[in-house]
Amino acid sequence: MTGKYLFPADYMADPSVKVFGDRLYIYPSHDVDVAFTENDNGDCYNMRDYHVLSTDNVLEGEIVDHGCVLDIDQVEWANRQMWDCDCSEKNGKYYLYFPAKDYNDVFHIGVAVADKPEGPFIPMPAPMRGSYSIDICVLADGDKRYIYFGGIWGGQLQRYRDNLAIDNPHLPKEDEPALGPKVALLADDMLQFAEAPREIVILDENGEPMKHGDPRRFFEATWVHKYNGKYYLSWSTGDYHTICYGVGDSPYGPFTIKGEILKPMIGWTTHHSIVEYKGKWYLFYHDSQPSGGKSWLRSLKVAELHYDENGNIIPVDDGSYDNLKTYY
Ligand code: FUB
Repeated sequence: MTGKYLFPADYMADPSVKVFGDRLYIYPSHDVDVAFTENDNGDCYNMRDYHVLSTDNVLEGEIVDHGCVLDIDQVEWANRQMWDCDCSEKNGKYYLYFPAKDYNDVFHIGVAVADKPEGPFIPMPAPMRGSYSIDICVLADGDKRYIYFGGIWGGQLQRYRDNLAIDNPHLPKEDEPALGPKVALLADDMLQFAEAPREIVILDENGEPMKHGDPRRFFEATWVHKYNGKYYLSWSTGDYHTICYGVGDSPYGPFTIKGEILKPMIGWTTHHSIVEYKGKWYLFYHDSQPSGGKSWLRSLKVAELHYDENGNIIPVDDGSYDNLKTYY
C-alpha cells in the first residue's frame, strides 16, 4: 500500500506513537514556517509547541487534535527548537520527554508531566541532569522504562564523548566506528536518568561496529520496539535519507543491521515510529510533499508494516519516492 496522509490540517513531523488503553496517541513535532534557510544546524526547524493527536482507527477513523499541550513559553530553560518528543506512562502518570535548545543554544532533554495521555503537560523547571542532544524514544519493557536519544550534525551528538562535552566537536573518520544513539534506564520517578547513558553499538553483517562511512549508519531518529521477544532498533540515516533497522537481544544492544524500512522521502529529513495497534503493525513517518518540498513543513503519514516469517521487516512501499536522485 502507499502511505496515507494522517493529518492534512497542519504541518507536523517526527511522529512518536504510543498505545495507552484502547486508544492510539501521536506525539509529533509541530512545524512552523520560518525565515531561516536550510543549514547543517537545522535552524529551519524552529518549532515552539507540541500538540497531541489520537484515534481509535488508524487508517479510517477520525484523527482528534487535542490542541497545544506544551508551549515553549512554559519551559523556563528552553529558548528554541522543540524537536522530536516521546511520551511514556508509569503508575497512571504520563511523561513527555522533549529536546530543546537552552539560552546557550545547547540541546537538553526536558520532562513534562500529565494525568492523561492527551495532556496538558506541566514541565519540570530544569532539563534532565546530564542530558544532551535530540530525538527521544522511550521503550516500556515490563516495569522498566528506557530512554533513547541522540542525533548528529544539528542534533549536536558530535559535541560529546562518554557523556562529556568535548573541546573539538567532530565526527569519526569514514573508517572509524560511527557514533551511536544513547540509551539509559529511567529512574523510578521518571524524571532523571537512573544510570549514565550508554552508547548503542550497531553491528554490520560481519559483526563489526558499523563505520561512519557506511551510508546505513545512525544519524538521528532512534525508535525501539519489540517483536517476538526481540528488540528492534530503527533510525534515520540523515544525509542518506533512509530508515534502517537492526535487531538485538537486549534494550542496550548491540543491534545487528537487517536492512532498510523506508527509502528517501520528499524533503531532507525522514523520521518514523513503529507500533502495533489492534493486531496490525504500522509505520508512522513524514514527508514534505504537501508543502511543495519545504523540508521544514512536513506532513504526517502512515502505512501498514509487515514482517516475513523470519521476523524481518518488509520494506514499506510508500509509492512517492522521488528524491533518491537528488541525494545519492
Ligand atoms: O524535527 C526536527 C528534526 O528533524 C528532528 O529532531 C529530526 O529527527 C528531523 O526529523
